[in-house]
Amino acid sequence: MTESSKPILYSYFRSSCSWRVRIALALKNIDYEMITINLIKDGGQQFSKEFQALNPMKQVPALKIDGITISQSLAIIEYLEETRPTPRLLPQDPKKRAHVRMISDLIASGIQPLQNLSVLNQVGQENQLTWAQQVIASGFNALEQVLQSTAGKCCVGDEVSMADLCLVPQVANADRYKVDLSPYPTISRINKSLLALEAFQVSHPSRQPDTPPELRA
Ligand SMILES: N[C@@H](CCC(=O)N[C@@H](CS)C(=O)NCC(=O)O)C(=O)O
Repeated sequence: MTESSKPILYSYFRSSCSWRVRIALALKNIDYEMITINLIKDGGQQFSKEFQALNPMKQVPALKIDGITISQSLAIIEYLEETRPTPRLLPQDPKKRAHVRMISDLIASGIQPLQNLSVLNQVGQENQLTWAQQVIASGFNALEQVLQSTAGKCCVGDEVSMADLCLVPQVANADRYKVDLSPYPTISRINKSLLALEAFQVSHPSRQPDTPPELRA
């Protein structure tokens, strides 16, 4: 049997970083297979030897595509952008492109890693909620301010970009940790309008093959 030529995404329904990539694949209409990695079950399937061989960081997502394996969601999205450029997820204008990368990094480096599962485990059960709320609120305070000068209907102008693929999953994490979103009207407005788009809906954590029945929508 020949190996499937379809890309294979290693994903966990609740992983915000996996969701970023699922949105990109949906927007670009790329057909793919999914292998689910349960971050909780069996002590965390990301720690298995097989998965570590794919991503030594022991994190999802990872994407097998075109004969290579890529981890790090933003690197994956940039590869998809360079090889499958339509629809565009990085604007042509260098200044707008810089803003997209700035916002993506603000979320992907400045917020999500601080509230990742492994960090929350270090913080301890009793402090997890407060910790997650504080790091998300602190990042959102900055992001709300940044968006005042970059946003239109989306994070940067009116076109959906990589920044939006980072924003929506991060707002879902904020909801999960019961962060009060009332101080962030721009974040909330953009999130709401993006969630109405098909690509954000089909890739939603509530609609994945590994979504538990009680969390299905
Ligand atoms: N910078 C990485 C972060 C990946 C990451 O943090 N993945 C989380 C899920 S969103 C994970 O696999 N966590 C497993 C763990 O903490 O043990 C990316 O953007 O892909």
